[in-house]
Amino acid sequence: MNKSYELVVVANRLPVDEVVDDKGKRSWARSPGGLVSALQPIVRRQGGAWVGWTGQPGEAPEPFDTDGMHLHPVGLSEDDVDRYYEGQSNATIWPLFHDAVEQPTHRRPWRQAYEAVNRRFAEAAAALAAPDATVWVHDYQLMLVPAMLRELRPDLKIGFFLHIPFPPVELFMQLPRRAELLRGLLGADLVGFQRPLAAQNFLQLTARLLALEPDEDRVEVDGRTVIARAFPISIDVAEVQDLANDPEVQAEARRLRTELGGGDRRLLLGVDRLDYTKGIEQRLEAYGELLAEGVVSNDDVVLVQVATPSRMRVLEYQQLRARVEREVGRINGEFGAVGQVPVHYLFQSMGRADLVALYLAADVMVVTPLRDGMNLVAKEYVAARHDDRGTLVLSEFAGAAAELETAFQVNPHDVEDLKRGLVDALEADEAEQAKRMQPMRMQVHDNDIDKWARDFLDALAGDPEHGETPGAR
Ligand code: GDG
Repeated sequence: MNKSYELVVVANRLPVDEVVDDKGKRSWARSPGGLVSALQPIVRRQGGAWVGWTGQPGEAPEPFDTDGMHLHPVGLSEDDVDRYYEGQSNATIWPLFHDAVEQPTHRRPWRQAYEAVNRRFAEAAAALAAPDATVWVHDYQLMLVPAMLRELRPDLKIGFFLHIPFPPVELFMQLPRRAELLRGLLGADLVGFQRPLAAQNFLQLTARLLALEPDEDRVEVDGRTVIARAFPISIDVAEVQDLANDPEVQAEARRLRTELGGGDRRLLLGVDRLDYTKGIEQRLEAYGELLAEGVVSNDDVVLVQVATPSRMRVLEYQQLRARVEREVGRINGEFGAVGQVPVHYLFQSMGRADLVALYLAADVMVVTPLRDGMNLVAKEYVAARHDDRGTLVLSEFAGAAAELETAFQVNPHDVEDLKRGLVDALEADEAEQAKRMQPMRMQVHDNDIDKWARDFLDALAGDPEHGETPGAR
């Protein structure tokens, strides 16, 4: 008989990528991205299973064990990738759930593929879970899985966590087959969100769309109780701190500072997946205007923008890349000098150590998404700054803004406000930097990823600290 698991995580991606070395040898390496940074340590510790896609189209490789985890690949054909992943997930749901900052596209074949792939994930999880096991389903690609799984395995405790914002009722109502999607989520015992407002949006929707009667943080459906609550996600603080304390990483941070400006130029840093929700264009616009107005100059500031390649087969992402690169070229052409430019743009994925070296080198970390579920980069920056130096410019529209209250908060839709935030952050003296950094460091330190996962899993298990047993009749 096949082995079964007490904890099964179900997410679009497995926590590894296949890498091929110079000699053609294949192996698995941890993949970048918020969800993976968040979950891998927990599954590893519990010796659980993880159901997900490898990131490559084609037949799924055989299940395998790595790093104390059982990984169960789900296969996606080229068509599935086009329709379920790039289509329904990333060109319909993603923009709609981020305030429609890009126009969502609606296509019937995408919805059909989404349903078929969700069923495949649900079936894989149903086959792996031990009797009465806990299954934790993640994110917007798999919103139908909880209901499908409940039908297959009514014995399971099912949790769902949404990593991105949940839209207001009016926006959600635009989705074709909206009730089906909502019923998919209601298959869970516990539905977790980044912010309390998202949980409220969800509960209101159950009243509007299904005529249910939500009460505080719960709603009765088919004789079960579904709880909806906020669990703001965090980071593996120890991982970031270990890197920040590593003498080699610190030496790299010093080298970067010398190389970028002889120690005199102040370093602004942006680190984002290249995504239209991250506000990279607005950030460049504000920076360009500050240079044009002479408020800052190429001699006293430099911006390093890391833009990690993401979803590059989706048209909107290709167009965004072209616009961002044109703007970087324009700013450097207009305000740069031979051997010294105001923007260093890196369209590449970096190693964790290099990323932390950049955090340590930066005077101003610029995190200005138009809308973001949480934003882990902001928390990583804070965790890295054991010297209490550096400032954080943070969008009000990132979930992290609720916790990192002493950041320089800005409205990224308002270029003037963005400029004000950048200038204030650049002008903050050491005492002010420390005064703002210390409470943020305490916040992140006391609420790291372990606590987030424990809180969620305890609430799902019905720990009295976290309210009544979800799912109790
Ligand atoms: C989604 C939600 C939510 C980035 N570039 C590189 C790299 N990264 C790492 C960062 C950070 C993660 O990826 C990005 O996480 P974010 O939270 O900033 O953003 P999303 O990818 O959009 O994540 C978001 C998150 O899920 C978790 O719930 O916070 O709101 O949108 O850890 O450090 N890592 C490496 N190289 C890079 O170039 N190694």
